[in-house]
Amino acid sequence: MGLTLAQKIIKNHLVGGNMKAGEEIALRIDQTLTQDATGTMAYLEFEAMGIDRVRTERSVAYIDHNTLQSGFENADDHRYIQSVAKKHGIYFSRPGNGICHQVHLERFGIPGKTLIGSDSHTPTGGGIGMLAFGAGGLDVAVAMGGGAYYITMPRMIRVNLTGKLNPFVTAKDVSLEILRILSVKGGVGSIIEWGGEGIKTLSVPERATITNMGTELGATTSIFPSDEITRDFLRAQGREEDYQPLTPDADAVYDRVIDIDLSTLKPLIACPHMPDNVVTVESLKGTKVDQVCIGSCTNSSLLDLLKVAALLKGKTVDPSVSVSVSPGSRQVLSMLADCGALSDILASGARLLECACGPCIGMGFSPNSAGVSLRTFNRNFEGRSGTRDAKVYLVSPETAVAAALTGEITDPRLLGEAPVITMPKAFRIDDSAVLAPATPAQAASVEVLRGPNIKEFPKTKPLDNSITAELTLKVGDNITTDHIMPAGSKILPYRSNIPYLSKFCFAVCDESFAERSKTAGNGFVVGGENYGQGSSREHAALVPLYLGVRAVIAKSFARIHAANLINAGILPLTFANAEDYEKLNQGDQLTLTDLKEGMKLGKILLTNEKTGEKIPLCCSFTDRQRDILLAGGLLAYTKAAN
Ligand code: MIC
Ligand code: SF4
Repeated sequence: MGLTLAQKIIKNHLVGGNMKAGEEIALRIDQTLTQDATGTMAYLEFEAMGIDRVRTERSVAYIDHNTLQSGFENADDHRYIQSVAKKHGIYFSRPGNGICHQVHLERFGIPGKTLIGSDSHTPTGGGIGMLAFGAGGLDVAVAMGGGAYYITMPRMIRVNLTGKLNPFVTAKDVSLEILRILSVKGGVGSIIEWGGEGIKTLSVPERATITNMGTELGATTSIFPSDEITRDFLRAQGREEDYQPLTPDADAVYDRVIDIDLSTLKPLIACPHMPDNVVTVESLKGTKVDQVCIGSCTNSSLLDLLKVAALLKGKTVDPSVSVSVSPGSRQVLSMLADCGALSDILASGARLLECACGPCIGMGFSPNSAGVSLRTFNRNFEGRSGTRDAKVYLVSPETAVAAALTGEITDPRLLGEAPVITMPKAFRIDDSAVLAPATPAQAASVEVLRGPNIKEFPKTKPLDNSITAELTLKVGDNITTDHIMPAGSKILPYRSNIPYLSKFCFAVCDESFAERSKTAGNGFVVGGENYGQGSSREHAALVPLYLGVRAVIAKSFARIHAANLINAGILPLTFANAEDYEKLNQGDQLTLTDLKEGMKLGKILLTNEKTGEKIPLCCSFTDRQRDILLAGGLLAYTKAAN
């Protein structure tokens, strides 16, 4: 039986387990990336492991999320990451050099290699045929130390593309179409492999837009074959030697096949507050728009911004709309400047922001009260923009420009002739903002510089056999890590200060949660389907840990968050019968009994002390995960093992 492309790469990197869907496998990791908002914690964890030098082929630390430096906190954290990277063999991409996923694709990604990153959009690398996963910081720290990365062997979904996109219909619309088909949980437990004749019409940046947004499907990762288009891209980046052709076997077997004819797609838009809330742009025509943001790791490539510049050229944005453009990298920005496209963007009245995540993670450019914001980003979760009652819609760069020019949601096909933009034969290569690490001989004399914002890691203790605690919070379906641990300009500077962050835990759902949890001492959280979807931030586990959360009981969990909970020593448990969710209420006193035996059997009993009701729960921990939980988290487990 033939193998899919992802199965081939997995086979080449398998260091443990069997490649049977649903079983745990261990993978050798070739490359890692971190960004600053998750990186400080990841490097503190790496240091705690006591390993001198990274054992990967390439590890890169990016500074891209938290670049405002509105106080000493960010600058201190950046300095810490720069010094720790230099000491331990990690390349350092300076603030302003660009968004980790865009820069990694341009300068470091290699087809056929494995990559994990402490950011959920790491699958962007699948656009050049890498097997790339988002992971918690601790998992990245372990991989930097040469340890394996553990995942559940995914099912394989193939998306077969035929035809060709019509003018003004884009890769972003392909992403929105697959979200419409599968929903934000439709990719859970699966790898999405893109194939078919239609992929030959898609350039690498377009493919990367699609693999980037596969994260919003809950997919383990997404991948495109590596072909002549990949070779052209790598050649233009001056790295043709990194190319190798990669395809699935002709007789590869997929668990599900989805067909999309590109020529039938229309411009699409995701409505507030979920990326799968997708309708046609046409159907919302005339909706008044206050703000347009173009950029993010989804849509900030040179190709995207050349199209934006061509559409804005000689025109002025509507006076009622505030427009921002953030290029994905310094390479993109300097090439826009070289060819004059940047002047066209500026002359239109758009504001240029730094090559960073910026408004995507609420670092500035928050919309006005109840404002309508059209963004070329990948997430429109409630409150993420920094304005709680804002209405954020997700669109392609073309649809964003149409709204910027008209002041309302407008089908971009009404803009006239679509600009024809081709990929450059050669990108401008300047890696001077990537600092190489010290040689092993020099490393000992490099001092790691720590600021006062770096606070202690929350304490964990070995798991008790039974736990009685209050149900301190009950939430519904699709709770995101932006609900659990919000980001934004007021909070993001404190990513290495868990006690401070804890004040904002679950604030989007319930502002009194943090205080209540502190009073209760220990607590349980109950959730619905797809609990913890969205980002990879381990803070969404570490902060609840700090606040005494001992277990989360949900109908189902998102992959990275479930792993982060286990790493933090918090039990992720599911209802055996989903309807039992109704039998629990905030404030109830609950008891979990016989945990050690129950974890082995995969069955745990929960008693609601208030009603006397017994509720069966499930878990399917591997031996490794059980040992991690018993030890009180991955750090404690790793320390005990050494
Ligand atoms: C996001 O898009 O939500 C982030 C910010 O990039 C996160 C990482 C973080 O919270 O630091 C992600 O996607 O993992
Ligand atoms: Fe940055 Fe937004 Fe991409 Fe996250 S989704 S990495 S915040 S640009």
